[in-house]
Amino acid sequence: MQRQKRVAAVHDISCFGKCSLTVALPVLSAAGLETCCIPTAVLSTHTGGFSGYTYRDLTEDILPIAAHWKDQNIGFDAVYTGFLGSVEQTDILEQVIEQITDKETLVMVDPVMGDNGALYTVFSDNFPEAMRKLCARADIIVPNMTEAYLLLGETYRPGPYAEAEIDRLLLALSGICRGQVVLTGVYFDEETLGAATFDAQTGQKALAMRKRVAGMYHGTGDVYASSLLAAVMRGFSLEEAAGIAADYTIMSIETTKKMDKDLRYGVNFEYNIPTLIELLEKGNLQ
Ligand code: PXL
Repeated sequence: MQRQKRVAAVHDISCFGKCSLTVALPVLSAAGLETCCIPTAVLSTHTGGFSGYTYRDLTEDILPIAAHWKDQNIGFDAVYTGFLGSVEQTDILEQVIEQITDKETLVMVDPVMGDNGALYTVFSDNFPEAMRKLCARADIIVPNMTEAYLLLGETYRPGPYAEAEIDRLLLALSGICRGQVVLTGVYFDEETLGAATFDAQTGQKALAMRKRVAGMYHGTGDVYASSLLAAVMRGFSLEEAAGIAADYTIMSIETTKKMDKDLRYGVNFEYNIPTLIELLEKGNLQ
């Protein structure tokens, strides 16, 4: 048996609300990956719909944690970044990637910064530019439609989208990273929703479209990106991984709809972990 694959997840901890590290750690661990983390901030809740949340910034701890790992020769098969609280943190993440990766390490950046056409209000106007710089270090980026336009410095366009527009975005986005793009929130009509994938190296383009489920549940982007990385690390192609992540995210939303109506509380990804493991069984742990 070969050694276990090791991932470093770099996100905040929102202590309530099921997103960022409280999603990434259990999902990646369930996939059989050793999952380490650098918490970038500790919040009482996420920022999507709660007022008065606490925010303990951990910017000063990020580089020392990475330096200690490097000093101890701890290597990583993947580095996965999500919500980062400031331009300074995106700059620091560039240094972290420099420190703890080698040629074999897969870097996935989820450029968490907006939804529904708007930059999250916690971010300054120069944040998208900083995130774009970080994306240059990424093998895979996972923007939603809002983040795609922000990364490209373009005005947001609402859907439904023309296929030519999605193709144009995929190509442009592949140019700001190392070539692999999973664009989420893609739709061509009101009945379906999904992701478009593109690998600039192979030229391969694909769609993972599913029947749309109503409701904008918080944290679904993190459930999607975490399960996408889990599938990629288990050896699935980008296209297959995008489909597995879509199925897992939809299942989690559907379970939530039956039980909990507060859209801020996140989705029930936990009950569906056994099914995610089944979906991943066809993959390879090595
Ligand atoms: O799910 C993304 C996310 C992560 N962390 C924090 C957030 C959000 C989205 O709003 O507020 C703190």
